[in-house]
Amino acid sequence: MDRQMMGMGMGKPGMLTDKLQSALKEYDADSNGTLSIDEFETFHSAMIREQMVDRFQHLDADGDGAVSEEEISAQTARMKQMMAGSGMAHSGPQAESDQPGDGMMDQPKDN
Ligand SMILES: [Ca+2]
Ligand SMILES: [Ca+2]
Repeated sequence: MDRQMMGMGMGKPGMLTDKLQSALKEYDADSNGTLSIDEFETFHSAMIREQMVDRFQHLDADGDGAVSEEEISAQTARMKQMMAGSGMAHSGPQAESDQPGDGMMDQPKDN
């Protein structure tokens, strides 16, 4: 199994280290054994791009290469459903929280 094929899952520090180590060889353009900031930038953009493409493809449900408003709202709905359904939602107060909580955070203040 090639772990790199599984994409960059968040939260596996070991994987990032693996990635960095292979990046050191792969992106060391002048082969001096170190990554300069330029070389690192290439690596970093590639990594960001990977995630970006991943995210884009995730959003682009019908795969036509364009993310429509419908696809975005569908994704939003899906995420809300996941949060509500999975029971894994962190119960910390989110910014958008408008549910009647314990009243600690959200006292509406009229100033
Ligand atoms: Ca170098
Ligand atoms: Ca689309």
